[in-house]
Amino acid sequence: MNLIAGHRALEAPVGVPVWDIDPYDPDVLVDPMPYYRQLRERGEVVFLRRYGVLAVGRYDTTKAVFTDYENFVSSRGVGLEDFAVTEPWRPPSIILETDPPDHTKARRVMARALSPKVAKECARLFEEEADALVDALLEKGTFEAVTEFAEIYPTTVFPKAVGMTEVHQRYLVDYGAMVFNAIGPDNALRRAAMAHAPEIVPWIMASCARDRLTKDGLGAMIYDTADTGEITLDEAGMLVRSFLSAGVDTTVTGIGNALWCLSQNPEQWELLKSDPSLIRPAFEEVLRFTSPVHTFCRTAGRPTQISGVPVEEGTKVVCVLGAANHDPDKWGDPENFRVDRRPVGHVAFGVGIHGCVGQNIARAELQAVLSAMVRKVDRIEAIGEPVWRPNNAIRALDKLPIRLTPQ
Ligand code: OVM
Repeated sequence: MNLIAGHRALEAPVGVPVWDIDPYDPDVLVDPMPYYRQLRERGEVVFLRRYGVLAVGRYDTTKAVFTDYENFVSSRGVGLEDFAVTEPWRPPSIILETDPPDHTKARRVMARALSPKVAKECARLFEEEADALVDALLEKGTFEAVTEFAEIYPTTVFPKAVGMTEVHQRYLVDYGAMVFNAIGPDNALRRAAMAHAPEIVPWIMASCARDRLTKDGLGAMIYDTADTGEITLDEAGMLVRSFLSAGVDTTVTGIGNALWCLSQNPEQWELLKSDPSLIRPAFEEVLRFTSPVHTFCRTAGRPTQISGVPVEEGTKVVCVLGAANHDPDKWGDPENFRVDRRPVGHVAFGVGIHGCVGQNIARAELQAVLSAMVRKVDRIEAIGEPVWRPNNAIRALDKLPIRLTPQ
């Protein structure tokens, strides 16, 4: 047994199937569909012996755990580590790793800074940069879509939207890798990502300071709420850190995965080109189909149950969003990527009080990128094998060689 330090060696609750798989094995992370299927088929909830945790992957069950924030708390961490037992690697996020009532205030402030209205105000910046980047890539013709497109776009537009005055694109991407790999066990992936911490963490923290931000960005909006007394200056800095934690790797992955879906399904790209009103539904389908954030955990804050199975206080529950988004009971034909599916209720952004607060910004970025492509690109071809990059919480590409043909 390979338990996280400090974790209790939980026994499987009576009647719960025990499974020896390591879902954080890189081989599983780069090809997760068989694991997702088995997880759903083994039961409402399964016990992962290796980590002494429960796991859920059916749509209804995953949604039920995620929605029940009173029994399944976030304040003990949304990874395998129980913050009640072990020291987190960084001060906990005051929006992600909290419960009501603390969560409520931080959420309100962030929701205001990331509102549909603000996302709309970002649209022109997003469109200009998307048009310029797609033009430049069409000029090149062939390129590596992860490093030259997916990683470049969000690290160009998002720091501008936040109001960062000093940008280090590689540090932003690598910090995202740390944050999301930290959600998994203390494995080689997590350690490799954490090796960058001494260089990156101080830079990230310094970048959150008020005097490093412009007066007109999302960061300034957060600090302005400190002036009204709604939050403290320290809390404002922590919420800016949440922008930098959650706003980069996720959208990088969204773009890469969108390019993968469209290059692998040329008839769906043709359909999208013929009807640009499908851009938004197409992105939702990319989210459902690839689940950029594949896994988040919760912790039973008190004795409770999942589908009638008793769950002890302190039990970690691995919620596999990627499995829920491919549950055939919910989606019928989950293995088909269809830009006109309109997958209402997908859980790629989570669900409930912790549902992605930045989703309006993410959608605005993808709207800009896909709209530039639809206007300018005729064909999207994969010109080599796509390679996935294993990550304990993110399903992202490592390499995606692409050729774009202009219209
Ligand atoms: C945060 C945070 C970090 C990672 C993910 C996330 C998806 C939030 O620091 O608040 O939401």
